[in-house]
Amino acid sequence: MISFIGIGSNQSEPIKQAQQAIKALTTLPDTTLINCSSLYSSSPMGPQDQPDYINAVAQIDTQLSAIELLNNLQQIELSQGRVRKDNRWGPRTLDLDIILYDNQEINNLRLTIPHYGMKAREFVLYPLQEIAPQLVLPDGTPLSQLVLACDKNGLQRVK
Ligand code: A4P
Ligand code: MG
Repeated sequence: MISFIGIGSNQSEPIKQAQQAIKALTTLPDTTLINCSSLYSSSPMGPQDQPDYINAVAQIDTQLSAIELLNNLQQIELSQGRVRKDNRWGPRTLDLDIILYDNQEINNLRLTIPHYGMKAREFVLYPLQEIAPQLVLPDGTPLSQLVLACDKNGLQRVK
């Protein structure tokens, strides 16, 4: 299955965290890393009293189920020092979100796919467009249409 993974970090050297996460994706079982966007800096969504984020999107080809993939991604988050806190949208060393999984729509206690925020987040849409400009969402919406409607909000390619 083709899947797109959102990478986000705003603590403990975010560029290094993102690069290390991309490396970690190459070690996932039954999975091949196909492509990865540039790294982008973005203003924090949510509480503003936190550092800017580094964001990127990676494309993988995986035989893992969506839940197995989530479990593996959460292991990577933990191994890079992620501490889950109650403060929603607060700072984090590493956040790995499943943006898309195949052409599937999944809604259960642990997973919402497509990711619930993807349609409105510049730090997801622009990196995704860089690596998959022709992409169409499971509901038929072309990615290009979402990008046109989404302000860049200061998003900048950094690496
Ligand atoms: N979960 C459900 N669907 C998914 C999915 N598609 N992928 C569940 C991954 N996880 C999914 O996630 C909480 C639970 O979401 C998981 O246990 C999983 O079962 P989490 O990573 O522990 O919590 P979180 O990431 O703090 O919560 P949330 O609401 O997912 O936060 P977001 O939406 O990821 O936002 N600003 C900028 N500029 N860039 C960012 O990357 N990120 C956030 C976090 C806030 N502000 C940001 C950024
Ligand atoms: Mg998350």
